[in-house]
Amino acid sequence: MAETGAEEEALREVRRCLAGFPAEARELCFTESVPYLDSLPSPLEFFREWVCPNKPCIIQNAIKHWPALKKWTLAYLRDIVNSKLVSVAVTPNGYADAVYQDWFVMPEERHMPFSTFLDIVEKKVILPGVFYVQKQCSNLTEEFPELMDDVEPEIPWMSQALGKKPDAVNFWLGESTAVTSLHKDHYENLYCVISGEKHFLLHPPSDRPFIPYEMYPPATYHMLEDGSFEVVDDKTAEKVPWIPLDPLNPDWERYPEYAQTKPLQCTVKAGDMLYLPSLWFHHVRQSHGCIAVNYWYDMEYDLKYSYYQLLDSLTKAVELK
Ligand SMILES: O=C(O)CCC(=O)C(=O)O
Repeated sequence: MAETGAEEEALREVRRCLAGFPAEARELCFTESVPYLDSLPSPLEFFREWVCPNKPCIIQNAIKHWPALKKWTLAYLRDIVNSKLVSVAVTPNGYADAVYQDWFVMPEERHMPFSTFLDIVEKKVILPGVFYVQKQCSNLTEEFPELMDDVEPEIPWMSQALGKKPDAVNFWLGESTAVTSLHKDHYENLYCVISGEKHFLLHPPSDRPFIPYEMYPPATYHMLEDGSFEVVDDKTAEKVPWIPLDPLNPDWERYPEYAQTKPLQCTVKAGDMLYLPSLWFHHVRQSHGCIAVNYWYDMEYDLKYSYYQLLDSLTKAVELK
């Protein structure tokens, strides 16, 4: 479509504003690393200092009082959960819910005895693929209710701060090769590490102008009898917007503007809790056999959410050639 000189000028101005916005927001709102808190906050303090300004922090020793911290070894989990069937995400490369070639590919969801899964993590059994217990539908309460007494059903000060209970309590246990690709969620996320370490790479929502999204047909991995994986295209489903960029190894030729971001990187250790605010982009890696539990509280669909939607729409609109 032909544009008049005034329209072209307006478009250039919008592009200029969007390109300047991430740095302006960073300087105004964020520190260069994720701050640590050394004591549990009051609900009011937490809401005022962290949730409302949408800033991440790590609360040291936040879950030191949970029995899980002392009890949850792989041997204990084997004893308690035993051979019950659980859902395990299996992929050829460790990337579940990620872009592969021209698809958005989801893992093969395998139901297997928990003890077999542990055999794989402990390398007593070698099978093709990378295995990760990571089903995000409150799998701790749904699939592992026998473990609930060792943790808390909610984080009391967060429930009080937000005036609601968590929508989901998730359990994560997997191999070091299992990686969670860069994405964001509409949850206030309290991420607690019980054993091992999780490595997070974070971008504030204000980095959206430099974070590429593309549309991909959804597909699912499926392992064949010879141990190789095929990608099964879900022909009836609609395309999915996803981030094709690997922040640890960016394709600079395709996404040169990503160089203008400054991601925050942090490691969450056993006993600590990361507050990962809603709409923050995150990429997650872990030490082998890391055990974690997280609480997803639905975000408020308030003006902040609307501003993000506007940023997202403008970013998409000016990309349109
Ligand atoms: O621990 C992981 O692998 C991913 C966590 C995550 O993406 C989340 O809590 O939203």
